[in-house]
Amino acid sequence: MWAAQHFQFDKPNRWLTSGGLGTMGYGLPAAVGAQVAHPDALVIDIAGEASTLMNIQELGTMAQYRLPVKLFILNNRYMGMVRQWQELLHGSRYSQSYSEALPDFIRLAEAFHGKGLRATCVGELDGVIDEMLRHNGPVVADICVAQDENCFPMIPSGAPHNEMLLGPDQEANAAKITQEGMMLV
Ligand SMILES: Cc1ncc(C[n+]2csc(CCOP(=O)(O)OP(=O)(O)O)c2C)c(N)n1
Repeated sequence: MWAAQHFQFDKPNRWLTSGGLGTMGYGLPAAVGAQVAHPDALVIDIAGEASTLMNIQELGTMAQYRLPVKLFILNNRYMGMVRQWQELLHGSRYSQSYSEALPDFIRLAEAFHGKGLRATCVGELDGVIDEMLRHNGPVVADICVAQDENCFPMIPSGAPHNEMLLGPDQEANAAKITQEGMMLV
């Protein structure tokens, strides 16, 4: 969702997505496929840390076929979309959305014969991106982002499109969620 809503695409055929189904784990194998089809293209998988772990074995495919895919992890240590819905629709009653035992993604990259990088603050971000793009091989970039940032716009469950939340200022509106809508979460 972050990539779909905030990354600027200015040419066709540059974007693969699981679309409305939002299937976790789609990104890494899709990036592998794109890189196989376009060996000279820059292929970046922008993914959450939880989604990444769903198909982490594809790091082995990248190594085996020498695919220089860049895995750019927006790591908030939360299943962020779940956390966001719990915050906005369930009165911040968080349950099972925090990941307390994540692996060290740099060591994971190295275990799969790739390069691992990490940014822990905004000041380190540009340097990590430069290094990621310069490296001629697979890279895992662990980007430690704000843990409680919400992704907008969003449409609360059960609400029509004309009541989508456009930003944090509208969070109060989420209180209007119907009982039926809450049941859908
Ligand atoms: C295979 C699968 N299981 C469960 C879900 C429900 N779901 C949607 S988003 C999400 C959490 C995603 O967390 P993360 O990949 O860390 O990304 P973030 O939302 O934090 O950006 C879950 C569990 C899903 N979309 N796909």
